[in-house]
Amino acid sequence: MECDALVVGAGLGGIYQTHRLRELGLKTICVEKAPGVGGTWYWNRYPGAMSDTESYLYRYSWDKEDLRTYPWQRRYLYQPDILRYMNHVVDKHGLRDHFRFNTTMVRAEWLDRSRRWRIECDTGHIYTAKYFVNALGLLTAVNFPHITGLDRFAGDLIHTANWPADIDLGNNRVGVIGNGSTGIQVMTALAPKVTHLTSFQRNPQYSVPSGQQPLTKGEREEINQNYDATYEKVWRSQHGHGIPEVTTSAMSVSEAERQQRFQEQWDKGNAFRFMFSAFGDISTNVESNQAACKFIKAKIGETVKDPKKAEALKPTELYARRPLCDTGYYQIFNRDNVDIVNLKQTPIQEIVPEGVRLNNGTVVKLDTLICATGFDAIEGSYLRVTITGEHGQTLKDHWNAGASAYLGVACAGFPNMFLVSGPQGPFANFPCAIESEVHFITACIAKAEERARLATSQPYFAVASQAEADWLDLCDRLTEGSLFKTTKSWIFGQNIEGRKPRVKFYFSGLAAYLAETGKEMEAGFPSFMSTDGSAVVEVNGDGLGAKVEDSLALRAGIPSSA
Ligand code: NA7
Repeated sequence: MECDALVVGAGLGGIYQTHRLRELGLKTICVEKAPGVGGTWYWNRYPGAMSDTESYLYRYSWDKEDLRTYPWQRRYLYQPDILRYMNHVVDKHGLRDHFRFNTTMVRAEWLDRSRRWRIECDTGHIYTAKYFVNALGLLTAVNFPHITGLDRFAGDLIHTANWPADIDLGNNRVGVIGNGSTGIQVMTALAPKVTHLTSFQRNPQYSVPSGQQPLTKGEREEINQNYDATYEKVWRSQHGHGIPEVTTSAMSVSEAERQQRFQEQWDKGNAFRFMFSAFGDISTNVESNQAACKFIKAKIGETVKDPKKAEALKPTELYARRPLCDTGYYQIFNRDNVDIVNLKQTPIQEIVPEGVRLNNGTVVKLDTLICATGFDAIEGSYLRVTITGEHGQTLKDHWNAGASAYLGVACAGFPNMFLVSGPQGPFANFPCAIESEVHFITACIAKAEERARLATSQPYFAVASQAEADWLDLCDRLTEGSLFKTTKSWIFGQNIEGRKPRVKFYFSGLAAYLAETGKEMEAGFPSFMSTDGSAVVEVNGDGLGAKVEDSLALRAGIPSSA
């Protein structure tokens, strides 16, 4: 089947990309493994699944009318709310016909002679397309723990990212391995509902209150009145979370002021707020970080009545993972039906049919074992399919030393192919990061179309290897001094056994990313090769819109309204 553009994945990225390519007038098809749209939010439907970006910013910015009129009820969206919203967008914009559900892309190959991608799906469908955009999702490939005997468990074994639709855990003894964002959400939701809950924790994490609460009519009106100004600020911010991003060092103020500032953010709620709005150096200065650790540990001690449980819940590492917030997580450990096992003291020896055997001989008997053990983030989604670019090189080969992509979206040797939320994309509020990437990819495709028209040839748009290498190098350098490197989390890929850590994000954030992509667009895409293999430098940009100007202004530190 012939189309202009094939998009893979109908999550937030794939939906928006399909919309933008259709706007360009391209015949666009989007294939999706699931029976519906949603991506990560389709599969992660475990109890308590919630976005911890505030609702007013966990959506697309590009439909202004929808921003003001689409209803939501709470400060944060739960998974069903997000899925409903995504379906609403698809229907409102008449995109549904572009989707082919229950269709998994398994193989793709660049055909040099016709300058097309040949894309095979598990349904037997084969598509040929000029452009191939992968929006596979950064948190898609499930990470199951390697624990002896896991396959012998006699009860229900569930990964949170593949939650069965019809399961009732009411009378069950439930064990949860993993206590990241997902683990704390699912445990908080299940604790009051199940007979018994055991949390198996290898590294307890720091969590702060989310401040989840119903949204009042007045609050919504205020949000609506300020939406334009809010987004202006968001695009100019690092994290895109609508929070103050302060620069003050936690060590530059008195102990009393430090406590007061932490308390203020604790009371307001929100993980990113606590990490980035009290002080500006929590993630880079060990002393400041330790001050935050001390504050949160004191809160754990105050909240959890059983001193043994409280001790087991106190993290031993720095506060340097993706920050977490909750809706009463520490409080669940005050319930008699909730226990914690410190896996550093008593590791799991094996899983047995009736439960989990610890290395002290104790068997924790379970009816259900939940793995909230996360993802093989970003490249995991790509490593399970075969994508072959120029000269027979596969993406796996290209990423032999670790995954990389120029501006997070393009790989050398893979012409006309793009990734949404690929490696080294901006580390920021996800919908904003996605929009920025899709905006840039769309500009690339528009430029490729234009060049092809002028040259009366088939489009060929391929990033130069040097540009990809330089971007990776920049992303690497930006992590110097980051305390996030000290913890074994998915942010640097240290959660996957045997995987060499590699920088997975561009840590300068959203505004700087817009500036970088704006610079590339404005200069006429000098990092991308033309048909004859040489880089093309054009003086004028492609006129794709105000964001380029904004980006450049940002880069120079000039407000765009100036
Ligand atoms: P995360 O944040 O990667 O957390 C995974 C958790 O699973 C973490 O507590 C891990 O412990 C634990 N884990 C993984 N493997 C094991 C084994 N073998 N034994 C014991 N414990 C294990 O995944 P999430 O799904 O919570 O969140 C991912 C992102 O999704 C999140 O950051 C948001 O952006 C949304 P560890 O800490 O490695 O000791």
